[in-house]
Amino acid sequence: MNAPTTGDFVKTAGWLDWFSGPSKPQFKLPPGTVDAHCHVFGPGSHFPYAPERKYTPCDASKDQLFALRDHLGVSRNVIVQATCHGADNRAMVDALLHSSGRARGVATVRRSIADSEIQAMHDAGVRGVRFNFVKRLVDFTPKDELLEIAGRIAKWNWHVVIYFEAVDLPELWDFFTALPTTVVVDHMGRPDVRQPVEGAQFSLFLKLMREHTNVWSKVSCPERLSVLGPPALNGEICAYQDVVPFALRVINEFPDRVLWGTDWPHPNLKDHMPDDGLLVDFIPQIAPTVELQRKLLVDNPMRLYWPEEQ
Ligand code: 0GY
Repeated sequence: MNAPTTGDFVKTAGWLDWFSGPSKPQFKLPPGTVDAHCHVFGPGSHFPYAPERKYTPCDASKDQLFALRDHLGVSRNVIVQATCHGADNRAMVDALLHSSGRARGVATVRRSIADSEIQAMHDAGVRGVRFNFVKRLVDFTPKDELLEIAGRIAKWNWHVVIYFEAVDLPELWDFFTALPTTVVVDHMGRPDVRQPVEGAQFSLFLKLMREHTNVWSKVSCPERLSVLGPPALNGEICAYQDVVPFALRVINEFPDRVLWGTDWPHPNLKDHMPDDGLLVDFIPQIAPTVELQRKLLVDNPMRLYWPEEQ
């Protein structure tokens, strides 16, 4: 895989570049596996980063993403608009258009978007919008604007992806439960994995999924949620062990509403950059049976993103 470059922009100080030598996973992904959460960054020389961005990444192009896809044994990607591109979806849409139909997208849009622009993105493969409530990533958008957008995109049968910190769920509950579409939660609502699975914080997230059958969850980002981190060099403990009980719990209780993704190129990690091969090898710990793996990796993402092929 080609090494990351900086392009024409100056990266945020301390930025960790994606890992250019991922291992070949030992776990063999089922045919048709979808990486349902990944991004493209730039390249900044072609697709400039947005003026309102909160970070400047290293470039992570569509070709580099597709090379990783093939290396890992993944069949398809869902490319989520990254906040460093704001509501300028050109880099993501360009990747979809060059994927030979093997990628779908999730966009960021403002209320000023025209129906013709939504239609053009739909034709390119966009199937959802992302509402981001993580304060270090985006400026505040009024809820009435988001509800208006959700109402409009519902006509294309798109869904809403929501990204938030677990501590903010109580305050956001009424808004989330009022959304008229399928709702996909990023990274299990970012639980604090030092708290118990049965504790108040994660119980509220499980309640959201239990009481609202339109809510799905990505069981992604163990590397982002883990406090223990990847294994020691002697490899005696498995990677991201402290995240396992949380993901296992969600997959076991809601096997038909879970998605998996790499989160490549892993924006804003501070202490280590994961080996994407290791992230694939993490999967059997959280989805221990062949049936759960098939639902998580193939059936569920295909139902949401390629229903016409079901
Ligand atoms: C993720 C997580 C992060 C960033 C973004 O769009 C983004 O900038 O999603 C993060 O910094 O937690 O899902 O990639």
